[in-house]
Amino acid sequence: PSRFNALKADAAWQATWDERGTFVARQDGGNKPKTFVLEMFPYPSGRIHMGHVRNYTMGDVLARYRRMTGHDVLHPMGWDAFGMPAENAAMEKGVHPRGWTLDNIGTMKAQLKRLGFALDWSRELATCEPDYYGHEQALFLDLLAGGLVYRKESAVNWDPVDMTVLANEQVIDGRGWRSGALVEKRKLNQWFLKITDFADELLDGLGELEHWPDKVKLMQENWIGRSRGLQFRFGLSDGGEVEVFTTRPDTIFGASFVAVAADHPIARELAERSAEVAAFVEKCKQGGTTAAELETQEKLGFDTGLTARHPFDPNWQLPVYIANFVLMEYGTGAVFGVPAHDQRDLDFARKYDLTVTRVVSDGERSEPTFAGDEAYTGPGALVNSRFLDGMAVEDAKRAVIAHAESDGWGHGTTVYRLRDWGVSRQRYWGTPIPIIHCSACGVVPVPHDQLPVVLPEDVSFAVPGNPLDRHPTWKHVACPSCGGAAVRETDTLDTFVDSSWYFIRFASQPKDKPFDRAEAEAWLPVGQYIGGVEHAILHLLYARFWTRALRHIGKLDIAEPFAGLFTQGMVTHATFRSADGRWLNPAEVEDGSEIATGQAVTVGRVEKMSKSKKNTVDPEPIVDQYGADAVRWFMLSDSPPERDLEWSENGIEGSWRFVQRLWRLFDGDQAGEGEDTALNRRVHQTVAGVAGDIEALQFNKAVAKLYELVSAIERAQPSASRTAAVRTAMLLVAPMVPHLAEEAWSASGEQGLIADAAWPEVDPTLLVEDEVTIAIQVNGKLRDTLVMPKGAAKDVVEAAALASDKIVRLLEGKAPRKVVVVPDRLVNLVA
Ligand code: ANZ
Ligand code: ZN
Repeated sequence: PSRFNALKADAAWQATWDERGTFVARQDGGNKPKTFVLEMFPYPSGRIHMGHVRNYTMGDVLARYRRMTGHDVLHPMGWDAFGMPAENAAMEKGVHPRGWTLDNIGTMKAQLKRLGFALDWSRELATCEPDYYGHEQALFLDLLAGGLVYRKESAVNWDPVDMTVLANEQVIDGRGWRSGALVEKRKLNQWFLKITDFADELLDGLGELEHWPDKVKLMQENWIGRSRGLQFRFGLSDGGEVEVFTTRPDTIFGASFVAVAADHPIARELAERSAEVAAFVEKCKQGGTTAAELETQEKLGFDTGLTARHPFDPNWQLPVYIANFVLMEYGTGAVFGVPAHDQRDLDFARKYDLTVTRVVSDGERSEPTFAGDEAYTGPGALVNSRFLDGMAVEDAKRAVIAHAESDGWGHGTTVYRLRDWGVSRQRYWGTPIPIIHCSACGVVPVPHDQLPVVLPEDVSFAVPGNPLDRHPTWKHVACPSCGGAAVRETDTLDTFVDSSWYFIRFASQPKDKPFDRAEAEAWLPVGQYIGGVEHAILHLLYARFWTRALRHIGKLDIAEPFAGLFTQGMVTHATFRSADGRWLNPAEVEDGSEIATGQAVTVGRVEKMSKSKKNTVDPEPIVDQYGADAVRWFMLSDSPPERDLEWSENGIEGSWRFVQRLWRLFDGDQAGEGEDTALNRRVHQTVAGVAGDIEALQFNKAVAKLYELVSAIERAQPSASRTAAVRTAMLLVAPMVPHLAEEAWSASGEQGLIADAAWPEVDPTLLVEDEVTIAIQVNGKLRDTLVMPKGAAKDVVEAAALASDKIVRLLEGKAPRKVVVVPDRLVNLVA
């Protein structure tokens, strides 16, 4: 048999699929079942990496398999093309974000095509094109009209030297990434989407997502964070009141202080009267706005001199502080602090030397004095808490809420950790928010017939800040309502908005509107979505929200966008370091111990491929060397798909050898006569097994079954069964190594493409084993085995066992004292 020329076959079959439009999804829709297979679309960062290859290979196997099992399949690809890296490239290299992005898309598309993915490229989209983001602007305005969008003052990271707003990732240790200046919190008017209106729906909807990983559902549940709380007022020593919010009303007797946010009305009023307070409030404004930064920031407090009366004891006075860890945006902007059971409160109390009283027993200790610097946040019985003593935490919460409500000083509330989604970004490379600000009319939506609001091309990144803001003409427009001079909104939308509906646009892409409802509903929800677990919270939650929001305003009757979700593991590789501690790329390392210069190399841990550790392997040269099929096969074998996969040279070589072995099998079958029942049975079992494995996305198991089948066929003598088995094997490997399969299919004289062929039928009668191996024991020790028809009668099995040569010898001709037969399993003889 000849050798399989992968490079030639890859190019030829890719061209054929393209010319014939093999993978173009049918919109007309016959009565075939429809399947939407989607992998998270890539950010066009420059080149395809191994993680992409693994992700898209998995989706591809499923998509091809579904086509073979008679489904209409939609398997599209596009580009999440807006975002910071393009702007960073513009600032660093002076290239235009658009040119940079489109170049990257060109490169990456060519790389994806080399892998032979069964994609419908006719639906390709890039979110940075006006014919995508213009429709997004229309949807934004629809949501605005539907009451799901609002504008509010909110804090941003402000770099006082560069005079610009920074994204969270541009704030490093509280300082601007370029200027190094201490970042300040600044208030700006920003746009918000009312995701909190959907908090209950989004939480309860998780219950119906049977085909989602539990860990992702749990992460979303925690992110939404629904809990019961209590809101109540403390009376103050100056006659005023302060309202606080707590999720731990049970700890009320452990309270040792009250704290308000720096921009709480009480703090502001005091600041007006005292320069010292004003200075403290200013100081609190420093530092970033990310949750992580708020957690780790040093706790700062200012004692106002006011005191607050404990709700259960008029003689108990708590000091009132202004504190930097209390946020105005959350709850009521004021808290009571319980140092023994809250870490922030404990840090604060230790710093300002406040009382720390234990009120929940940790099972060992129940005395009031609390030692150490670690708050106890676990469950337990209430202690040192008057009428609550002995109650469990949850019961004590209920008891305090009931008290507050019946006495009228507070009320129970349901609270969520989830915040409304702030979508304003002070950046250029994003979807312009379609709003005009008029001094006479206020906020005016851009009329639908003036969409899209297109980004200007002539922008400069020479100075920091948002180029849209300083563009000489772009923002100046006539007010659509009164015709007077007005200005455009210069903020752009968070790129998570772009990825919140791209799957809908994939399903239906009319020119004049975002999507056609009936067309979209025919494909949605996505049957199988595949991507990285790093998107478990934000992207998936925003997409779920957006879909529900569209349903709410009557645009699309789909509740959940992704019926099935799979999060694949990462591709890893060993790391290498030079003697002077630099990370080295695997390509720089020869035989793992020495580099070209003869320097010693330390081999480090196996880690996720990343640019920072330099342990990436570029897929393109690998595909050029081994062909697409070997790379695809490697991505599917070895590791379970949810686990990490270690890239190795040996592994890819092994895959390449297997591809060649398959070719010899397919190309070298010799005609024969007669049936080989054992082989037939093996083939049918493999067909059923591989189908089940692909449907469960257990690709490594499917691969293992195929290895076994191939070995079995190789061992078999020529026969009609063997020839049929070879043909079936071609069909079974077709989703995984499609180029080889097409080549073998056409070489063996089959008509049409194997991509269009039907998945082999299974004969269920061949799935049951009809022979079993029975163990023969003498006095409990295994002495021989028998192969018998399944279900053979006990006396038949016993007779066969006693007739065995080995047994006759062992028993020395004597009859056993006792015989036990377990049908289809074993015979035990007691001698
Ligand atoms: C008393 C208490 C005792 C609290 C205790 C916690 C533990 P989650 O669960 O994250 O929603 N809090 C309330 N409003 C706040 C604000 N604006 N800024 C900072 N912290 C605030 O957090 C709710 C808890 O966070 C509330 O319950 C409150 O502290 C604090 F052992 O009240 B707790
Ligand atoms: Zn106007």
